[in-house]
Amino acid sequence: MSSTATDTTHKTGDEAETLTDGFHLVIDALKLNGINNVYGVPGIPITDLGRYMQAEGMRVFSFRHEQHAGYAAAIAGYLTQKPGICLTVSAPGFLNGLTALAHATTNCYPMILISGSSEREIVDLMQGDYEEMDQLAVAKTLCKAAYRVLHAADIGIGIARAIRAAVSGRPGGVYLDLPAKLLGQTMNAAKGAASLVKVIDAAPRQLPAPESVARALDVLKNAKRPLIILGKGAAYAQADDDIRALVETSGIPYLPMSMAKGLLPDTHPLSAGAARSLVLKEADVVMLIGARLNWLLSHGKGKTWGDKPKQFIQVDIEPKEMDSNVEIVAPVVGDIGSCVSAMLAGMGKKWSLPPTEWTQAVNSKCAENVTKMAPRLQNNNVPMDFHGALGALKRILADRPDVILVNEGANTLDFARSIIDMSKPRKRLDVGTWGVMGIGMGQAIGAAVETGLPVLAVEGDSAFGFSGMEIETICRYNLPICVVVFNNGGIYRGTDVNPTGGADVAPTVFVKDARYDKMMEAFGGVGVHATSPDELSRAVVAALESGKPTLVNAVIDEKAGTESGRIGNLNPQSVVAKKK
Ligand code: ADP
Ligand code: TPW
Ligand code: MG
Repeated sequence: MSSTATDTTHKTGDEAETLTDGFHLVIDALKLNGINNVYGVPGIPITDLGRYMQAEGMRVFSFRHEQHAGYAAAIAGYLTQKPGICLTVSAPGFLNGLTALAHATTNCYPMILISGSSEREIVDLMQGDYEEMDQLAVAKTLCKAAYRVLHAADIGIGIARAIRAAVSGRPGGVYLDLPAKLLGQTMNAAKGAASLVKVIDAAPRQLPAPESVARALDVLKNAKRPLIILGKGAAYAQADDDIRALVETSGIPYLPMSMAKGLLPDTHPLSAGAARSLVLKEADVVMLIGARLNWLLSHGKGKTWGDKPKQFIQVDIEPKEMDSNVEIVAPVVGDIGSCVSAMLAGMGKKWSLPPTEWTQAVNSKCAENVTKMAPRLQNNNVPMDFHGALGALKRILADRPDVILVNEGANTLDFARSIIDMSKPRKRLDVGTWGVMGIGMGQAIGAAVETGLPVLAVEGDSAFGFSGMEIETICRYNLPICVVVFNNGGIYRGTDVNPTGGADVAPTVFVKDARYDKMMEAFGGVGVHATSPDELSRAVVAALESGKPTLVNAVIDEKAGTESGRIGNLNPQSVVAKKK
């Protein structure tokens, strides 16, 4: 019998039967599968589910808005390879969580959104139930799989299917619909316990075909200017030693995508991070490992890639990803751990390094760019610019490789990505594939909870606003999170004006001289107002050392940023009104 079977005894004649119920079967099924943390917002019909979860020793993190609970669950999945669980109420709570579920699916993070739902009989006849919505139908297009459980006896199977769907193959989001009535259903406790499923080998290894590995090595061997691109799939795979060995044995320069930074330290001699434009244009063979040729890589074509002919090798668990944007001459389909170790084995001892003209050209471009940047990172200007402020943070993190960096914004994101070096895997968590604003506090909380490590969240002032209320959650759970708000008074800049001269401010502009630090003080955390890189440094060092929830309002020159950071080119242009 499971540990949480209720003691409820139900007398039938002279027999006493021990019963369990839907609530406890859900809890038992999650715990049986090693899932102990839940992120959500309580309410009908799942309030008691949260209470019973806590009573049964699970950790239940209650948020102020489901979207952030969902982002916490999604990043928990990314960091642990176990599905992160987000628990919400019906219709509006479900919809609030759905953004994060779609985000998890898009980013290939395993996550399960569990939502309570209203009476099926009333919902399906559209008779206007409390929080009525056909949630299953709505969720379907935004996740890998969506299931509804109607009988307590099926809870074990339902949760097993959800776990398997989330983590196997390409990871992603799964929706699990639990109608209110199900939670209260009772059944014989022993039968209930027997109905639970412990998922065996939830994400089985997927070995690449040997000929696909040989083909890839053949293409790589003949390259004059080879390049490896590591994506967040490579970081997710937790094959860190083999990935490092592959890069070092091959001697091929590598470019980390944003969240793959730190798989090898950014200061590694083979890192081409500071020569991105050069390597994308010049490479003749590009091997993608856990990175898609989506907009973040200009779809593998166009100006970014120059006009020299290129061949692509792609290592990915999802066969449909191959040829999605350009021809892949050597697809290697399998899990990254298996693929990379097979490639390493295939390289053997006789592997010859790429031509030194190429590696030297990459190295000297990197050195040139790093030297050019260095003095700007030392500036102590007041008000701060992005370089002065980020230079200070870069120096702090250089000595603290275990700190997890969460990062969002436009300029705040783009500058931090290129300025702050990462030296360990999965320490940089950002906006991901959609470039979404709002992941900040949710990801910071999920990362702090799952790893126990300190978190530094570097946030544009607009970006922070999307999840700012969750600093109360940070204080409530006393998490070691330091939030730095890069306060330039607006979206991209704080300088736009209303061209009509009317009273409304421009749409990208916020209240001048806002004091985000006082929000943190309101909830008992530490608030600091920092106007110089030195003040910023002192505040962040103190926060990381104390582990106390802290928010630093870092005043940034409102003129320092540029429109849309580095992706201004994606804005459509009007032919009628030309922007100044
Ligand atoms: P980035 O944004 O860093 O470029 P993407 O999210 O575009 O990365 O790509 C991640 C890729 O990694 C996806 O195509 C996904 O299928 C793949 N992937 C995720 N986990 C694994 C794994 N364990 N093995 C192989 N491929 C994986
Ligand atoms: C869910 C559009 C992209 S970047 C950004 C917005 C609103 C904010 C940039 O200002 P911030 O950074 O954070 O102050 P900085 O340093 O340049 O001043 N809604 C969602 N996602 C996105 N990406 C947007 C809107 C956007
Ligand atoms: Mg801003």
